[in-house]
Amino acid sequence: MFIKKKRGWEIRESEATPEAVFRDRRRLIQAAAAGGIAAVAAPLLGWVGAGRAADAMPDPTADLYPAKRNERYQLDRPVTDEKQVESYNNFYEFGSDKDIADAAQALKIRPWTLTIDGLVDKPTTIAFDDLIRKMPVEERLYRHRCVEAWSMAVPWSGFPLKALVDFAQPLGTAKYLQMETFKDTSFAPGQKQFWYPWPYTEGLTMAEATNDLAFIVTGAYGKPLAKPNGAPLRLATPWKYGFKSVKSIVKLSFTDKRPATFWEKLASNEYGFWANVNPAVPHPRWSQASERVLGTGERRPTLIWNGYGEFVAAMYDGLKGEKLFV
Ligand SMILES: Nc1nc2c(c(=O)[nH]1)N[C@H]1C(S)=C(S)[C@@H](COP(=O)(O)O)O[C@H]1N2
Ligand SMILES: [Mo]
Repeated sequence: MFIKKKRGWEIRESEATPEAVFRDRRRLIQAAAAGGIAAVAAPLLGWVGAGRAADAMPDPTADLYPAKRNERYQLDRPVTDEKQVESYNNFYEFGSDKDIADAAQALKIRPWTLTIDGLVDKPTTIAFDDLIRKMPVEERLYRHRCVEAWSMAVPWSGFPLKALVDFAQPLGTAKYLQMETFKDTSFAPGQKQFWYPWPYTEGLTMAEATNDLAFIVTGAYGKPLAKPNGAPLRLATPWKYGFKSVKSIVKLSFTDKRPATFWEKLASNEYGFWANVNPAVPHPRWSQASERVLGTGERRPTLIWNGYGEFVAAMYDGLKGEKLFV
C-alpha cells in the first residue's frame, strides 16, 4: 500500500513527540497564570481548550458524573494530569500528530446514535443519551499503554462492554465484535487522507468483549468525555496496546469472521489483531520493554498484559498458536 506520510508510531518516540513545544507551552501558561492574562493567552494554547464546554448545549449526561468508583481496579502509579490526557492524543481523524485537541472540537457529538447489527437477535439503532441511561455507569482507574511506548493512568467513567453486549443480544453464532468510528469529512479533515482505510475499525473476540476489564468509556476526570479522547463513547481494553481502544464509536457489528482492523490493514506485521502488551516482544522497529509516563516523563518497565494478567491471561490459554503479542 502506498503511504504518503510516515505514521505516528513509525517515527522514533523522540521525533514523534513535540516535547519542546509542550515545554514551551507549559512555560507560557505559567507565565500567563502569573500575569493574569490567561484569557488573552488561551486561544494560543491548544490544550487549555481541550476540555472546555465550547458547545452551546449543556451535556445531557452531565448528571451522571462523577460516577461511583469501582475499587476493584487499582493503579500502581499516580493519575496522569488531566490536561496532558486531553491534549496529547492519537486521533487520526483530526490529524496524524499528537496535537489534535483543537481540531477535535469540531467533532459533532449530538445527536449521536449507535447502530447494532450483524449476528444479533434484532438489529437496532439507539440514541447514545438513551443507551447510557440503561447502563451501569461507574468510574475505574485504568492504565493505558500506547504501542508507541508512552503511557498514562486515567480515571475513566463508563460501563462494562459486557453490559452493552447483553443489551445487543448477539446470536450464539457470533464469534467477534467489530466496532467502528464515524466517517464524516465535513468535520474530520484527517479522513480526507485517502490512503487510510476509513472508517477506523477495531475488533475483539466475544470472550474479550465480555471480559470484566473491557470497558466503554463515556467520561473521564468526573465529567463527560472530552472530544480529543473520543467522545461520546470509546473503548478501553487496558491489557492491549492503545490502538485497540477505538474512539467515537457509531457501530457495533457481531460477526463470525475475524474483522480486519484499521492498523492491521495498513501494516499487519506491526499492528496485529491481538495486540496484547508484552515487554518481551519488541515492535519490529523499537523496544516495548519500557514506557514513558505522560506528564512526568518518568520511564517505567512495561508489564506483561500491561499488568492485567490476573483478569485476562486465562482467556488465551487455548490460543498459543496465535500471534497474541503483535
Ligand atoms: N477512531 C480512532 N480511535 C483511536 C485512534 C485513532 O486514531 N482514531 N488512535 C488509537 C491510539 S493509537 C491510541 S494510543 C488511543 C489514544 O487515546 P487518547 O488520545 O485518549 O490517549 O486511541 C486509539 N483510538
Ligand atoms: Mo496508540
